[in-house]
Amino acid sequence: MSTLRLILGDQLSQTISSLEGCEKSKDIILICEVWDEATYVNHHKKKITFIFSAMRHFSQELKNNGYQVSYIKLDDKHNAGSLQGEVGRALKHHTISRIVVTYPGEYRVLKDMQNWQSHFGIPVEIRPDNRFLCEPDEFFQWAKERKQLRMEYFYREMRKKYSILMKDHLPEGGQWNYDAQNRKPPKEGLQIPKHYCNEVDEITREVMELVADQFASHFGDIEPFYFAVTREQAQQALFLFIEQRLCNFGHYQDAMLESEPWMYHSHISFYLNCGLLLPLECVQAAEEAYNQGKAPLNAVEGFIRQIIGWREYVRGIYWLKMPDYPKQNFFDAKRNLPDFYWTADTKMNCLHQCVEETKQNAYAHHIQRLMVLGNFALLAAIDPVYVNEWFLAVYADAYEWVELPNVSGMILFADGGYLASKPYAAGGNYINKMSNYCKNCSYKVTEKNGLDACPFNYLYWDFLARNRDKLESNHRIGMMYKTYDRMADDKKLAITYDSQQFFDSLDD
Ligand code: FAD
Ligand code: DLZ
Ligand code: SF4
Repeated sequence: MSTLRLILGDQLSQTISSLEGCEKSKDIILICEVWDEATYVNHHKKKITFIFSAMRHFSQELKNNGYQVSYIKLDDKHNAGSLQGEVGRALKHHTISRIVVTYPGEYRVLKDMQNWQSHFGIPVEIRPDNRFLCEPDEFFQWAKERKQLRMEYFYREMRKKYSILMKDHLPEGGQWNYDAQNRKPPKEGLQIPKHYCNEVDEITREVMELVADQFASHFGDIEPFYFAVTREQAQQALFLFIEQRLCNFGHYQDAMLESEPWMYHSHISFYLNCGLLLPLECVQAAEEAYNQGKAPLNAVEGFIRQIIGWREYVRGIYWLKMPDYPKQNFFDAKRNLPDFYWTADTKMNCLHQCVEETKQNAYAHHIQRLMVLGNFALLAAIDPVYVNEWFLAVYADAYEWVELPNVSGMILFADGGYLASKPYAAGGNYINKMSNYCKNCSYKVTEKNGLDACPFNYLYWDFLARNRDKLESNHRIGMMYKTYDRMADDKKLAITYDSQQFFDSLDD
């Protein structure tokens, strides 16, 4: 009798818990491309290409290492179309006494797996996901002891637990956080290194043809395709980041430039989230660069905080708050998602740039997601259901455990402030300060009202006015009402009027 070990498309790591104790000569590893996973949202074509190609390369590596792998391609004529269906087929073809899986990244898949024991009538072991640094139970315990959760305090615990950037039990340099030195506007003449580019091989070429054929109606461009699709290639992408970009990561973390989608970010989220890279190796590589004097503390600490802080924190909140988290809608936002999130067809240049780059790359960096695409969704009161669906579909790094808290918690404040202490709402000034988008925009960022005015300017105040009862007592944003109250009545009327006109045309 042997064990069936199912590995999902975002679990492509040879050290994944579901492989622990594997008897290579007896056990069957099942990896399957299934229609259900590829279509439960309208995933970007580049995302599907990336995941299928990485799955096929990973299966090849396992075979080379002596594992018995059953790999099911999407166009296999017997493909059952779902994970459960494929597990069922594997049980018919092999003599299996139990199933082993690693905890999935999405609640809906977990619920499915929890049914398998009774459905198939054999034991199903769901093992903890050993790729993360904080187990959900450990996070729940930490959260239970606090009235209000803040990422910064969680992050400090992680620094101590893994002894990262610590000296004699104190934070390296004397401070936990060096953000005061970060987040500079972009300056002229930045020499941004070229992003990692991998050559398309036979396996990827075949997947690209499959995706072009089967997912023609999905959003996004397949070509050019340049992502790493093996662990070795992903390690090379990480290495290039550490060597070429990390030193400027902190300073330009929030900067945005037209036609520069990659800036000084690491572009490793796709690899981390599907298992090709592990968080500790990324963090230790950055710490090593600091020790060798290759990158300053502000950049290294900032980068490390994103991975052991934000990444683990949002995952903890996801598992803590499911299954109710997607239903939260603090502002009662009801608007449909405007078409331009799919077409990029808008006169607002910042949004046009960010959607266009998302369409090309299945990537946008954090500030584009937060302060342009997210900020607009918040101010325009777009229903969280539609916003979540969009963010889950369009980014190659998107799985619900990380996408949902970032969208419902961070950008939409739909959880009423559980994840973030205030809504990240901003007018056009912020975007103008941190980017060059406004120079080529049909709207004028300096104008506050009227047909030519930057819509973010009046939408910001309209958002505050509409939600006064919910936000006035918030200690981080409540003081903005004093500014609003000092405005003349005709100014307030102009804000309401312009916003209404804008929304009418949007809804048309
Ligand atoms: P870098 O800026 O180089 O950061 C390094 C790493 O830190 C990232 O690779 C990522 O693993 C981690 N990280 C940074 N910020 C966050 C964060 N807020 N939450 C979790 N991890 C973080 N990230 C995803 O991985 N998947 C998503 O689906 C996703 N959706 C997002 C949606 C919105 C609305 C927002 C505001 C953020 C979202 N993020 C998501 C977080 C962040 O934008 C991406 O992780 C980051 O842009 C990936 O690019 P990078 O690898 O170049 O990151
Ligand atoms: C995202 C994705 C896609 C597009 N396709 C598959 C697939 O065919 N087979 C698979 O095992 N996993 C796929 N994935 C990743 C899953 O959606 C992911 O494992 C779950 O959402 C849990 O995180
Ligand atoms: Fe965006 Fe307003 Fe600037 Fe145009 S003027 S790019 S809409 S912030």
